[in-house]
Amino acid sequence: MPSQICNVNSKVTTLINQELDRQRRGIELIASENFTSQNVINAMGSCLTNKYAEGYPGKRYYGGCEVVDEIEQLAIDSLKKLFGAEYANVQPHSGAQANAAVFLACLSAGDTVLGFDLSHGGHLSHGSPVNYSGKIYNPVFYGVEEETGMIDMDKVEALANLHRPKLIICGASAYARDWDYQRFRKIADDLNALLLADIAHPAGLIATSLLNDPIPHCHIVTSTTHKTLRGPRGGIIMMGKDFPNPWGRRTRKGKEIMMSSILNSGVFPGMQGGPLEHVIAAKAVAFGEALDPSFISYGKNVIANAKAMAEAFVSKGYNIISGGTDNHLMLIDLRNKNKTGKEIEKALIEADITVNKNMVPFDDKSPFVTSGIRVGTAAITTRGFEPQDCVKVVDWIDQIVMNPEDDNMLKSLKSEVNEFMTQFPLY
Ligand code: DSN
Repeated sequence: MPSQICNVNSKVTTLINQELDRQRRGIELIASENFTSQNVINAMGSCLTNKYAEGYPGKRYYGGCEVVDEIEQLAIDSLKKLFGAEYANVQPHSGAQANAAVFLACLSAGDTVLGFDLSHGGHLSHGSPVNYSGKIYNPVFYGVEEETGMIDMDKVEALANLHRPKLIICGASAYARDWDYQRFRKIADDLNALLLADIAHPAGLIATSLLNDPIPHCHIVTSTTHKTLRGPRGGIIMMGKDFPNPWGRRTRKGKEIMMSSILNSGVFPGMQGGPLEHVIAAKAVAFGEALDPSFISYGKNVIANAKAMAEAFVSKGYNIISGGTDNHLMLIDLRNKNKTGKEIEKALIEADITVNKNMVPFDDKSPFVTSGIRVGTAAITTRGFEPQDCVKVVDWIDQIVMNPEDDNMLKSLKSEVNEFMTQFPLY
């Protein structure tokens, strides 16, 4: 091998090992992260990365797709079984790509979309002005109530009636409460709007029936595969039931076009080229793991850990938005502690505790500073944490929030954290 290639390869190997060490020794509380199984990693790091397969199983634009056809079909079938869906597309490279494909398939430029405000816990791809979804389409937003930290469905309905969106989105990246999909559907039906649920965060908890199920109520459901679902990084699109497109589009031969076909075209060739078959194989492995009964215990533990953590924070005087959690995450407003998200994220890292700074509803600080942090339990539960471990973590976080500039304390806590994590082996 030429020495320059060797040199870069060995540097990358060293850096991967450094990252593995960071993951092993630290406490991972980023709500959107998790640790996949070794089987998921093996599938992703396989020869499937060499294969081009534009198209769908049985209908490709390349030869030699017999094997990847079987793999992709296995992923589709496993996903359909996991969520009880009639339709699944496993090709989106990410959750944002899945949403982009749905927008492309269902909307025209300038159409109105009603989504959850990013600064209240929504997602960039639901109409944020800095994202394509807010530049090409006309976004309007609902948020949470300042008093309760929760969504008021009467206000969602009033906003929908006022703006008459073509698409309504439910789903978030920092909302700790469950969703009333049935009520959202009623609001959408009254306006002939389509309803999209983006379940990227709670997907694993929905697959195990621990949270409300959007599949019977929402026309379309998108998700990532790497958060509570614990698969490789990627996106998916599902429908509980396929249905004829509501715009009366027909084929050249006059046949009604089903939404499944419109969504498939939205992904490819609309939004993406060749699918990542190595990632699709890893998705199939993860869906298989999520179908195992042990995944239900995992989901229950994720929620029990999050509740234990939220209670411990509240008992120490922290302001958890909405006062608690139904899922795997919580959003903590640090303003009553006179701290910013930015400084606490930085101080926690010194002790090998990883969170992300996060805007809180009605925040007076910029997204680069923020008044809050977001904390989640999907990853630590995979490591084997139980509620009493979560309470211990809250104690450590509290010590750091109280004295984020005490370098000696941070150093000593880092040793304690690293020693503690040796009980929870990773790979
Ligand atoms: N930004 C991701 C998150 O952390 O929630 C979602 O895309």
